Amino acid sequence: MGYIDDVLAFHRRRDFNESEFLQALDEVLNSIRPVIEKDEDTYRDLALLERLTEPERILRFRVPWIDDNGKVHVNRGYRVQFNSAIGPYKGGLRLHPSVNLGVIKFLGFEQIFKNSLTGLPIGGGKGGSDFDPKGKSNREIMMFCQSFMTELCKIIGENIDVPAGDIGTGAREIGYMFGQYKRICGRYEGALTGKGMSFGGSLTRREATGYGLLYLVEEMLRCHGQDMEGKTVCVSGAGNVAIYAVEKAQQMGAKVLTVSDSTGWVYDPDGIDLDLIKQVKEVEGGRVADYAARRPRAEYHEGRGLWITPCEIALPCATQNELTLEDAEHLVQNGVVAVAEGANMPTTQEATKYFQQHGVLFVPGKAANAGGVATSALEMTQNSAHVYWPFEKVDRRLQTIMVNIFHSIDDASRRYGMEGNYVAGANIAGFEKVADAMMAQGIV
Ligand code: NDP
Ligand code: 2IT
Repeated sequence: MGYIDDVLAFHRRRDFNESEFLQALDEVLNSIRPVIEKDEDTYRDLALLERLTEPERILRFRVPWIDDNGKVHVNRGYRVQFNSAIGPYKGGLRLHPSVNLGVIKFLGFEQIFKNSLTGLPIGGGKGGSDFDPKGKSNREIMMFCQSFMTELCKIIGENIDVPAGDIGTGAREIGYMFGQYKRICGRYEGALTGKGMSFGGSLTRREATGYGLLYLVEEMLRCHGQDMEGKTVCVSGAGNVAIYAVEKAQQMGAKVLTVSDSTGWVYDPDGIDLDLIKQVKEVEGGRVADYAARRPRAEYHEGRGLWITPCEIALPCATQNELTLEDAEHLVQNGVVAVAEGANMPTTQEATKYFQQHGVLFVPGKAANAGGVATSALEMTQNSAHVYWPFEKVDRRLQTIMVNIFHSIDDASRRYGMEGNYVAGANIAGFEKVADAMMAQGIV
């Protein structure tokens, strides 16, 4: 067996219960095959892939907290510091009942290559907890965040590891965590990103992932002689990424037809009303069903099934493996032109292959959603220089970064004779820089 197959087989045996991690590993390692095979002996002698696929450090900890009725709960907290070859660990914190070590390892592994693609000096990490923020009071959220940070603060810092938001972790949670970090460590430093604007946040960070997604899609369409004007778009999710993807798509002249959450999805033939979805989700903390109830022509559907909606551009922005082969078949049948992942690994491997075989432009999350972490890195830059940049400056930089990411994944796909295969392009371009840094730094 070849080197890559050996490493994959090793992980399938050893990490057999980490299905999402194995899925991410399979995708990345299989697509860097042409790079590895050019110099397999060197990579094998250096155990480069064994080192790349084993986190530098994993912290798993107890998070006890007390609810409003005085009952004590215990959750599991995680931080996976995966790879620091090109900079301090950087990546979000997910708060969702589905969180386990395999999920955090998959997200941390993806983050290594995503962060490399941004061109900025940030390594890969991820963390979170199986805590469910739904239905909790503000006070309970604060209790949880403070307890979580009491442990996490021991291993993070502005030049060590800089967490941020992800599913279930937004500005409110980052605020509570930052307060506790500062209180325990006694230092005012940018050890978290996604902070509020009154205490070291960056303008554009809230919008960055969704905006960045559209900047990349726009550049890709431009290179294929098309644009966003008048395009029909399906977005899944109704959280941070989804809402600002809707906003930017509309600013570019497209019509967005859908949003969703974990209970159902909405088809709005008049185009999603941005102010209303923000009101329902960001202000009221409601469900997409509440949105549909206030729009006379919108249809609400329980459960999944959003991808049966005909559209030219599909932007999955909710969670992993939400877009299956069956969904891909519907989308292709309905003439989809491009699919770009706002979420991390929302498309199953079978669905991804199906899109590629049917000539659909497909961009994986590690490239398409990198605008969030890139803007987090810009927040780190502002914090360390003790300055705030205006919205336009951050937005322009974000735009440049996303355009550059598209060209670097496109170039990598061409260099290896796989033109238009942006999955291979993203994995190869992300890998090349990390591998170079790891080799230069010796066996560590
Ligand atoms: P939010 O918590 O703001 O929103 C998540 C959205 O996805 C909600 O609408 C949620 O519905 C839905 N969702 C979550 N889990 C499920 C599930 N199991 N089934 C169906 N729907 C689900 O998170 P974000 O918008 O920040 O994150 C969305 C995705 O984007 C994630 O994959 C994340 O890793 C990725 N990402 C986020 C970045 C960021 O900057 N925030 C950057 C790059 C990627 P409900 O409210 O019902 O749970
Ligand atoms: O998946 C991601 O890139 C994020 N959740 C954002 C991470 C960050 O550090 O801003």
